Amino acid sequence: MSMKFSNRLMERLIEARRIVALTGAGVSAESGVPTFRGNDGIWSRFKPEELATVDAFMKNPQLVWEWYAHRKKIIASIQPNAGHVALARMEEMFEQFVLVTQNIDNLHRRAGSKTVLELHGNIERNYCMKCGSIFANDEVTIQAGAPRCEKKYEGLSCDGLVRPDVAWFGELIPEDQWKQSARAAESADVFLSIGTSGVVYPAASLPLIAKRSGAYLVEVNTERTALSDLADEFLEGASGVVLPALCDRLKGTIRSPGTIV
Ligand code: BV8
Ligand code: ZN
Repeated sequence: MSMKFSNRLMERLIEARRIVALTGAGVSAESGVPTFRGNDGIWSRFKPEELATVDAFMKNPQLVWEWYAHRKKIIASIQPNAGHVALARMEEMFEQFVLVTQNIDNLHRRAGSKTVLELHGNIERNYCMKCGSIFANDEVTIQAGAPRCEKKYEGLSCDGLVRPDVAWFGELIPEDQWKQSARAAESADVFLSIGTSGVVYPAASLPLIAKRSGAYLVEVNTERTALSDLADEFLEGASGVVLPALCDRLKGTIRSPGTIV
């Protein structure tokens, strides 16, 4: 089925020099990563807002670690989908293409995207809360109780609590990632909001910043969200279908980044 894109959208994309794409859990859904507000998996009885918080972690690090170990296992076993690949291809088509993701699954990088701003961290990285040492997943084992840091300082083991390097609710998101994202949104010609319900801030304010700064706002989602009425275009459908179709449609029109025919 070949998707129809409006002339207005194609004109905007063809004349665009700076594109920003904001992605949420919906982009990874077709890879088999459960979304947050969908009702899937054994963890649906907990709300992410209850588990992905510092309080939950300090109260019960073991439970929070079990949830992340479960998600790490899922993420290690899946592949980026056609939507991730299409976004990596789009990066080559424009003078400036900034990908901002709320996802922590690292699938954009694995699909080949080079400029990825990770607003909420990355599940493949962990760090010690005491000495700040960084650990990859294969350096962290969940034996009885949450993982402890074994770095030695003057012969003594640090023994600090190790946690996933992700932004929890109530925590500040990485400042440099946020600043770069907000700056990119302010100067975007076209802003794509893809596979996000737009309820988590400050990420959800990026499309608003872009729109206010004059960007053409496009939403790609399987259902309408709070953003849909504000968007200039609502492309209904799965990102794994819509994005490759948009890529194919663009391919014929753009010779190389920045020079439009
Ligand atoms: C902050 C990492 C400043 C962890 C995540 C009270 C106290 C403190 C803060 C707050 C508060 N009240 C509100 C806040 C702000 C809070 C917030 O926004 N809360 C919400 C719930 C109201 N934000 C924060 O706390 C942020 N920090 O504000 O710091 C501060 C500090 C102290 C005090 C005050 C302020 C930090 C937020 C970061 C949270 N961490 N993830 C982890 O992943 O384990 S957020 C989590 O939700 C994920 O990152 C996820 O990506 C994100 C957003 O969800 P979505 O990506 O949109 O996913 P969702 O399932 O919701 O939607 C999927 C969409 O895809 C749907 O629309 C669906 O239709 C669509 N879809 C499905 N399939 C497809 C599809 N679309 C296309 N194709 C498909 N195939
Ligand atoms: Zn340590």
